Amino acid sequence: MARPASGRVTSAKIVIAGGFGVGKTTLVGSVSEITPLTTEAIMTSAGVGVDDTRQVPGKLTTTVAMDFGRISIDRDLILYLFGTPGQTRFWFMWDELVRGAIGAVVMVDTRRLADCFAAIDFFEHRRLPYLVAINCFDGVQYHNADDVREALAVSPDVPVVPCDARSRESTKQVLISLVEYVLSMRRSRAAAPA
Ligand SMILES: Nc1nc2c(ncn2[C@@H]2O[C@H](COP(=O)(O)OP(=O)(O)O)[C@@H](O)[C@H]2O)c(=O)[nH]1
Ligand SMILES: [Mg+2]
Repeated sequence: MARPASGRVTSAKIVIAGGFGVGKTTLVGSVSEITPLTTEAIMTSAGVGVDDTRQVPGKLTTTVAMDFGRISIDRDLILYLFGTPGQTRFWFMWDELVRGAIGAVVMVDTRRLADCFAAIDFFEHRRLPYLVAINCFDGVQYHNADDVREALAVSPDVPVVPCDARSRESTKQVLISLVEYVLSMRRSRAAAPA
């Protein structure tokens, strides 16, 4: 992704990842200008033991394929958002999902931090820039960014930012932070001697 000369529109793909029930579908839905293409299925008894709903009471739907949305950050930058399916049985889709992505948002629920480890490992391994967005359920951020960074053992340059997945403004801010981070990484990589 490069910032175009004026008048041209650039689009970029961003992956939204994180554990089951962390707010990925909510985030894509709150910020998208198009009706998010979500394949939510009502969880039935068939999902018992497969989808862990014990930690997420009140959650009746599960994303079986993925969330897809679009947001214009400004006149010349459009982001396409691809939510990962939360369940581990969809791991095989991740390679496809990250192809062409400029970066990823890893959402965490600080009450269930470990749920995001797999996503972080995946992006580290692929060297895809990511930031950590702490979804503040009920408006409460239980742990501060530094504690979360330490608990997740992510490197100091990875942004760790708060977010309310239900809020368009908050979500948009997270996406802008990611784009800025990706651009700064690219600039420093370009400046580094080969
Ligand atoms: N209170 C609160 N609830 C949220 C927030 N984000 C998501 N939820 C709820 O948490 C549940 C799981 O969210 P969902 O987006 O389906 O999670 P996903 O599995 O990551 O796609 C849903 O019932 C949401 O309404 C938030 O920021 N605050
Ligand atoms: Mg979902």
